[in-house]
Amino acid sequence: MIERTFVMIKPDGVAKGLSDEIIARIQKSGLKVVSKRRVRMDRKTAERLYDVHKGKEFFERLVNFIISGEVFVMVVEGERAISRIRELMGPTDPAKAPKGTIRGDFAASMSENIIHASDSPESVKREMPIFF
Ligand code: FUP
Repeated sequence: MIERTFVMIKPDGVAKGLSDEIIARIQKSGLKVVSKRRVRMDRKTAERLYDVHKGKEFFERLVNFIISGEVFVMVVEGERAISRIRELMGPTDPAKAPKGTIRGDFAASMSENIIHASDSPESVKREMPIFF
């Protein structure tokens, strides 16, 4: 099934100059970047994006980090795009992310982990319209 998913290169990924490399990995895997925009999020937008984590101990840190610099927001399309991007990305904790995944190769910590991608069709429906 052809799906569309929401992907974001976080401020650490942009600041480390990894945007082109990450986009190349996505394209090489056979997925298509159909829209791409560089944005600086305000606090309200960041809190909306991470609404599911409201109340957790890391929420404030996460929001502060995501508004600390520019991000690339993208719409990615392809066969099973949602799960395939999650595989390319690797697990949330970079210590558990295998080499060859984006987080395994580049992420510094649990909160500074380079990339976000929607984890389900429901998340896509909630997250994508915030930016596209
Ligand atoms: P993921 O879908 O892999 O980005 O992971 P989650 O949706 O569980 O978490 C979203 C973001 O919250 C992560 F990218 C980083 C942050 N987070 C923490 O800082 N600490 C945690 O224990 C869990 C998540």
